[in-house]
Amino acid sequence: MKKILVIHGPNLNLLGQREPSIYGAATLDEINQKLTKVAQDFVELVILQSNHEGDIVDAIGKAPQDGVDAIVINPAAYTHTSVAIRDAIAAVNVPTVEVHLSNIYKREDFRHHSMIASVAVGQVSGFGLQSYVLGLMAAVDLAQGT
Ligand code: CA2
Repeated sequence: MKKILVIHGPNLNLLGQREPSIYGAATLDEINQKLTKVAQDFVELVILQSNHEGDIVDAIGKAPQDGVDAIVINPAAYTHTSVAIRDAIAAVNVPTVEVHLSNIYKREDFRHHSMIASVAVGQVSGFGLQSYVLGLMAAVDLAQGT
């Protein structure tokens, strides 16, 4: 069975508690439950949430040894700042899908640029929880090489 690594970046552990008008009412646990349900029978999911850039870089860097076939990542604030996460994705030969709950292009100017977009296969932005589901479906295709 193919393996997909889902990475949630900083502060996404706070989902459901604050700013529901921007990020929706679902908690991170609820998002993970939904993804687990969608994935079952198709792929194995490994899920990581971290507030630390280095942890995310490490997880991406060891993805090939861990047998990961595709990555779904919401880099959260690191989307706009992290050369380290960008370089980690570029360094590993693992197809990566970037997802965002909110539409980053409808928000403040500093959110309009993603460091990650140019090394991701594609990006899903603005569909709330559904961004993750759509991103996961794309990653399943990429993992299966279809
Ligand atoms: O829309 C997204 O998914 C973002 O990646 C979320 C990030 C933001 O910095 C990006 O520009 C877009 C923020 C995640 C923080 O999540 C919170 C959740 C609840 C309360 C406060 C922050």
